[in-house]
Amino acid sequence: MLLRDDSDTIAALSTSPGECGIAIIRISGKNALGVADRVFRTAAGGKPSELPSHSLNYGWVVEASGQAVDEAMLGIMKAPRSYTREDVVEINCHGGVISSRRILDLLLQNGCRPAEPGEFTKRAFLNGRIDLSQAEAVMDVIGARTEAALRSGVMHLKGGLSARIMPLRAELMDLLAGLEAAIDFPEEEAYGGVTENAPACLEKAIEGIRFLIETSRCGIPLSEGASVAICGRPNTGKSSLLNALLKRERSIVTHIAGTTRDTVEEDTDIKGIPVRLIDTAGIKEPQDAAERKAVLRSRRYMDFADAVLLLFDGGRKLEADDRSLIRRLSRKKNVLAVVNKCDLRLRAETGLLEKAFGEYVSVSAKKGLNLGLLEEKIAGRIFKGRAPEGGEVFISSRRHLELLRRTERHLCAAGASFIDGLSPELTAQDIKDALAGMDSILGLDFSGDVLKRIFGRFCIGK
Ligand SMILES: Nc1nc2c(ncn2[C@@H]2O[C@H](COP(=O)(O)OP(=O)(O)OP(=O)(O)O)[C@@H](O)[C@H]2O)c(=O)[nH]1
Ligand SMILES: [Mg+2]
Repeated sequence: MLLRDDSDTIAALSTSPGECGIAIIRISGKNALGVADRVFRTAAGGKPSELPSHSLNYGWVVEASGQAVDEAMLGIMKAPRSYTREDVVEINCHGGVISSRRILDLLLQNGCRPAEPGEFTKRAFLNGRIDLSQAEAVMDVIGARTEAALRSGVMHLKGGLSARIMPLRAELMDLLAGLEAAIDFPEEEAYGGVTENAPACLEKAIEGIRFLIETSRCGIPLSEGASVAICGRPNTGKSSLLNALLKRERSIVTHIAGTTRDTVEEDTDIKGIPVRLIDTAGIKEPQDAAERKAVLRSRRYMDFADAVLLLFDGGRKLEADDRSLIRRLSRKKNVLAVVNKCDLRLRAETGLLEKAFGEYVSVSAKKGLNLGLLEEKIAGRIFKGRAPEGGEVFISSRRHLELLRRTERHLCAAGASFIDGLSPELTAQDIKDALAGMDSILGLDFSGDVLKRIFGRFCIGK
């Protein structure tokens, strides 16, 4: 995604290619209006470059010969009030494949170059309209697979993450400025008290960063999705449960044990999480080569899925295959015991399940009973306990998570070196490294800001 030259005027088809009602071709750069003057004739007369900003204008896209290419609306957004903060022109033309391709070709012949992937958003970042986390959120919003994931992406787009990080960053920079001044001018008493509240300040920053790290338990599954495997011995109702959760007949259900051989996978939305549900073959002592492969595959899913629903037939006493699965999985935190067929008289020894897994959920896949509660419990297993609440900022990118962890480590080290009375240089270096982590998230550079604070607050030049 490297820019060849920021001063270029770029153009690209912003809607997906193919036949559709409208196609939008976007142009950005200092020559955007000049290019529009060459290729667009307004019906009302007047050059595009002379039209007011934020206006939509009817007219025709034309070749140099005057030959019309398409009827279109021309949107004009002059710098800096545009997506990229450059002059932006959008041509809304008919959504035919040929029409949009010809218009794009015409723009390239008239001084634009093809935009690289993400380049409009990259320019918005480079031109200071949005920070790096907001730029990344654009893709989260576009790629959101559930409404909750979309809400989370929009919070980032609105700058929710910087709103959380900036106050912590500001306090740390004040502290760093104090430390640096104390290092450079140890004889100046004025700086002696500056670092008094350092432990409290560092503690507060660590708390804030840890809070953000915690939110990744919700944010990452919301953006990346999670896999949920339905496992258990044959005939417990795994395929019935998959169908019930999907609300359609996807898997074959029969009363014969061993109906499902190969896994059946489908995507769905569980409490806002994009979930891949996996129906597996019943686990038992295999009788032939196909069953052996099927059981092996089920075990693999049991080991690698983000959450496992371990299904039991509530209408029957637990069997040897059930018991060996309980032994194998009882210590795994991502396993949820589910007692199916709660419409029948309970015969399964549920006390044993409670003891092994801490809790179990009773459902009836066939009658659709208790599925809401089951979904809540599944979300709890995926979020590892914490469910999202509206309006919060969740860390949804692994890059951010890694940087926040690094920041936390440096803040802890700064706190420890401060308490141990080590040299202020060491504390300052850890604070710098922590700030660098925060700034990589937002795409900022703190060094200039720290200098400004040092000179501004302590009047060093005096
Ligand atoms: N009464 C009752 N019967 C159910 C329920 N869920 C499933 N069944 C029945 O249990 C039998 C087995 O259901 P499946 O969904 O095929 O079970 P499975 O676990 O996928 O079985 P395999 O694929 O063979 O491992 C069928 O006759 C279902 O109608 C339920 O909630 N209540
Ligand atoms: Mg099945």
